[in-house]
Amino acid sequence: ASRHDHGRTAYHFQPAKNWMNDPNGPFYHNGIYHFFYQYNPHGPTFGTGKLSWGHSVSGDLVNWAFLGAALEPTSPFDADGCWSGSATVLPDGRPVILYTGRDTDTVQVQNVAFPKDPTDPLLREWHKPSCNPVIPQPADVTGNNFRDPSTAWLGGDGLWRFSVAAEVAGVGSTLVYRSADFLRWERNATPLHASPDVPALECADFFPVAERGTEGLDTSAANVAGVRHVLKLSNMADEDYYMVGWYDDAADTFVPAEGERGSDVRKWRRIDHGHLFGAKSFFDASKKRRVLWAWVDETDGHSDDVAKGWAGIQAFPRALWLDTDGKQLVQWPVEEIETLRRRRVALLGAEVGSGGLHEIAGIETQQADVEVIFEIPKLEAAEKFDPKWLQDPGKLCSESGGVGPFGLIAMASGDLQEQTAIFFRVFKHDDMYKVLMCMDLTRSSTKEGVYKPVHAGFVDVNVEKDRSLSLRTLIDHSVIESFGGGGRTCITARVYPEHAATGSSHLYLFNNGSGSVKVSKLEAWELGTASVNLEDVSLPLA
Ligand code: DQQ
Repeated sequence: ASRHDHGRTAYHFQPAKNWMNDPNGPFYHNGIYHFFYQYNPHGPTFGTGKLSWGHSVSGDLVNWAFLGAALEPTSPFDADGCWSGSATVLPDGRPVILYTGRDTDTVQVQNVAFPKDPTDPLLREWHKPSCNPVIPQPADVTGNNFRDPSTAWLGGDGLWRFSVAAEVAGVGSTLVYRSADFLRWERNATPLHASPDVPALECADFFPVAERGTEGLDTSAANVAGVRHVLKLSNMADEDYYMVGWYDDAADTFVPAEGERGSDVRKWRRIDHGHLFGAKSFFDASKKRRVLWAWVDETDGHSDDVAKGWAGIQAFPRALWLDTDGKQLVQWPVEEIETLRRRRVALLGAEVGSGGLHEIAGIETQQADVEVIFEIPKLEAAEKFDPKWLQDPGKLCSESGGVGPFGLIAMASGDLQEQTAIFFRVFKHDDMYKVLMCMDLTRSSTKEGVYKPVHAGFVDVNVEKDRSLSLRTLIDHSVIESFGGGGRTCITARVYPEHAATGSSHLYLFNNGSGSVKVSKLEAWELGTASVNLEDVSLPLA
């Protein structure tokens, strides 16, 4: 890898060059996946005033062709930037985009765009009608926070609705608008959600999930018994949170299933406990699943972005469904990732003793897919959990003893000077067990100026009943995505190991708990390199 390529991913979505942030308007249409994203065509920085919608297409969610910009800041209603938004596929198959424009006075307004030629299979060109903005900024919006329209859904009354985050008189609100034609919109008096604690919310996503099974539902699916809804919001400059609940499609209101968490989104469940933002899902009608995209920002220095000429990747697309508990989501990399699997190594029934380190050799592990099932033989050894630790789960990750820490060490240099550990600890809590999942970035790179926190989240599983715990980890040069407890807790973060520029990396199983841990099964695959937005490659469509 040349210095320029250092950190570029092999199978994650990223443009060939320049800046990318939020995922925008994903949809499936006539056998093709469309993906748009906040894109600065002029360089590797955020580029206020310059943001466009980059557009790429794929036949398999793995290989992508870049089509250029679908929306550019060229109209009075988006002259200062085409900001985030969503797409909706109408019943006749025509897609429509709703997005936030920053107008000539930098005021945030909502706009629509339609395909110029709906018969173009790639929908390359988009038309912004002159009746935009279709929703000017309401008078009671404060802080110029009015942005990121969601995918629209059809209510029982035949009207379309979408949700949008707005600061209404200082209160962070998720507003609902209704329309018959996508042009004339009326605001519902009651928001889906409102909280004074976080005034500036972003990137609302609102969608139905089935109470049973892993199949996804169309965003406009009938709101009948057995259907719940998910409200996902991004807390500006922080993280993504969600709440499962019930949607009343007559009143356009939302009742949380975990009301006890309150209205402050920071007390809701996390999409990912690492560093990931602006998640947005879509319904994939071809495979009847809901798929989630999310932006994973750079966490090295700003000058590194400039030197590399690019910044920002997307998390690998994840299928998502509701867990049987009716409260938490389960996320799992879409199955198409398996088309990239090359050499495989496996372990069956291995034992990792206290203090043990076991190398997974035989594959190149800078781009890999690893699945492990740990068996926990002696829960009796679990340390007692102190509820005040809930304030600082990250601190818990740095201690050892009892059951765990055990897990993986990824992107490690030969001398282990650089290493990123992803692991579990199990605690006894009343008559139950509490599982903590951690990603420790403190030694991920010897480089200065890199963000190296410890990320942590609890895993809602019944480890006593299951007696096992699973971990899946995707490694791709500068990103590590982990799915604990079958995808109930996710931790994603960027890593910048210096050794990777010139050498290969190592992967280990480790156990620093006081008892031994049994690995009932480990499978690790080296992954091939996908064709992602290479400028000189023709369309890799299925
Ligand atoms: N990014 C967009 C906004 C959105 C923010 C601008 C979230 O529309 O609120 O690029 O990252």
